[in-house]
Amino acid sequence: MRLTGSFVLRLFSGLVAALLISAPSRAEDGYQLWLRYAALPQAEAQALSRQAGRVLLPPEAGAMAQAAAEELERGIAGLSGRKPARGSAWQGPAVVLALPGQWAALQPLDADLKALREGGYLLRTMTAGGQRVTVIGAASERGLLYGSFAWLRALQTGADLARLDQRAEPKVAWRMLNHWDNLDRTVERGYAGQSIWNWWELPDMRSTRYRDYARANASLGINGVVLNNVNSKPEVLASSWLPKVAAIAEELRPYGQKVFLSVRFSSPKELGGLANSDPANPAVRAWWQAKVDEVYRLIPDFGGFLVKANSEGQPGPHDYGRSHAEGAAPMADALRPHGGLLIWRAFVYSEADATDRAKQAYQQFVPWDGQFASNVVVQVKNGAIDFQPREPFHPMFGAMPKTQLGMEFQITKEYLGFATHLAYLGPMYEEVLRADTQQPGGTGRATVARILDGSFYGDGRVTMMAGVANVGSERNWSGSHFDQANWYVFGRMAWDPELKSEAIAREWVQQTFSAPQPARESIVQLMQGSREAVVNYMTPLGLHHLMATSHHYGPGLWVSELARPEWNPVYYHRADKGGIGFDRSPSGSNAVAQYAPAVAARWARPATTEPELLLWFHHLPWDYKLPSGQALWPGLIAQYDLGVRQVGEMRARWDRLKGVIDAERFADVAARLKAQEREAQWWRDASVAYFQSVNGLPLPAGVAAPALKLEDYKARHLPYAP
Ligand code: GCW
Repeated sequence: MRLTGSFVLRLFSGLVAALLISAPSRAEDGYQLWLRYAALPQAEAQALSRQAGRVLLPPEAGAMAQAAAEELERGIAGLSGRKPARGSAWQGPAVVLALPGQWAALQPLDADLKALREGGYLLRTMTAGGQRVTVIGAASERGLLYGSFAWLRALQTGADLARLDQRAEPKVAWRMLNHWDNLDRTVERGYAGQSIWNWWELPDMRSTRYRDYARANASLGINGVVLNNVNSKPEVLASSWLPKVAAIAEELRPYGQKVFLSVRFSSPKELGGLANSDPANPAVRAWWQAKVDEVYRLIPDFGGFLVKANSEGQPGPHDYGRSHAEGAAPMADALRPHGGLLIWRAFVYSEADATDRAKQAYQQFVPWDGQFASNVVVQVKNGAIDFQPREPFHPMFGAMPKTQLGMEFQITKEYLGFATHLAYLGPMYEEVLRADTQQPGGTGRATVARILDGSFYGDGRVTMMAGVANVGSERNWSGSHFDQANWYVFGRMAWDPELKSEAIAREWVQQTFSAPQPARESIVQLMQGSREAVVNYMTPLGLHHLMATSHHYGPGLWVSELARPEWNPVYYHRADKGGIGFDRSPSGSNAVAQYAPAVAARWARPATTEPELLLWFHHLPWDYKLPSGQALWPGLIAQYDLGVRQVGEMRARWDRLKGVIDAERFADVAARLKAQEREAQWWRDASVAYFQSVNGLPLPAGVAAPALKLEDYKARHLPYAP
């Protein structure tokens, strides 16, 4: 037999592919996130390399299309074991990146492609120009980028590649991460190590993590990143600092993300040396204009600013007797000519105001509906207090029809056990997004999701969803492996707020763990119940903000001596001999009146309030009868016990996966679940001990006494908690 050159070549590449496929997977340290591209089963891998042997992109492709092609190469190589060739000639089975008018053979698709919204894409397997091709098509390169990631996701989540026909568009225009990263590289509420931004070494040294971070964001469709903490410093706008910002912008740009900065309201005075920062002062307006112009000279596609004003000691327009709308105007006006966005936070409450904290943001904003400039989005936290394990939706949603409202979720788990406790936040986001505000002013159901994506109003408004990032410099990015899922689910829901958390968990697990289907399904179930477990052992039945002072880790129900009333847990639970809960009904603070009438009526009465929100809205006697038939005191303890049991079940579920999950990640998760189980018990015991000290009631029959005395729980301090 004569061995021809091409035969040898084929033999060789076949061997390489076989080796690649059977090689043990690299260490699973979490760095690859959900972009592991672990080898598919052999038959699927072979089919893939037959179908995707080449990646075609037009020679004039720009940076985002190049990034898309590189990701396709990386993904196909990992999944099939064979790196595809790159080309621009129409020949052989290929994956084709297609913009309108670029490929003669795809001309019939042009109209469909042109009709896609910015970022939207079409995935189709078809025969064109005599070849069997997989088309990833879009109206712009951004869509090619998102489409490529979506196609790779489809490959790993069981889509029928031979008959693929999908079309998707982002429903929300701005899908953003907010980093609470300080310029010294500490991170407020960060549990994943130092800030990813190595400010000191920028702009000269650029970590390869920046690109990998941008890839992960792009895989979800995230298109805006606020680099620094909302508790901002004036220096971030200094001329000497801006080149650092520009360097990050350069790293993120090929992956379709614009950078934003959190800026300090008093920058004109503190950085610019002006007499004040009063928005009505013409010198202040001129300062903002000049500063913004300077930023855009360096970063022509700069996104805009995020501002926390008159909140928790931050300066703001109230310092000059002006409203938030007046305070926002100078920055908005300066940004508008450049296409920049101003995001103004509604997380405000005042140290001088004795009103129920839950009511203050609504009071400070709703009267100014319609007064904010066209490039302003008011960013509202999901609930009216502060990222609690459970809160009812914020009453501002639907209450300002003439103002562009955006969502602020927290991805980092400040109040849900940091990166130590496993809590998948998908069900929480979903609960808020599908809540029906029942507000007027639009058509169809006024769910939070439809208010956010603008479909309720149908007026083409600017829409936005932000998540406070949980990303740091730890090898696994998020501090724990499962916290990666929270980054993931946030991004997916920002793209489409109507996606289901369970389906997202499933696709995350499929990409993140190489485990057989039943094991993967078990992980999905573990994730789906995890947030409710946290609610149960920390703050059941609508209780909230009972965490220890400042770091918010562990129970602090007894804390009552802090300077501001609303910093104290006793402010929120109001437990005494007579009962427990915050009366926000018409007989109390009447916060319910901030909701649409139908919702207000439902939450005004304990009997019509869901048990999960009962003590958020009502102060009830300890013998109040719950829908379960139990009295409140034993019912409350039962919830705590349920939470502890649920964590025990999560742990047992995980332990059964030993040997099925790679050893490295298995051990890390197991250790965390063990700590979580112990700390769930701590929460339960400390809460029961405290409430019993207040109500003087005996423990119901069969209920275990707390392990320690209340004094012991009170004495427990965590001085170096992150
Ligand atoms: O959740 C609280 C946090 C603060 C945070 C603040 C805010 C950035 O405890 O750390 O400050 O909210 O959202 O502004």
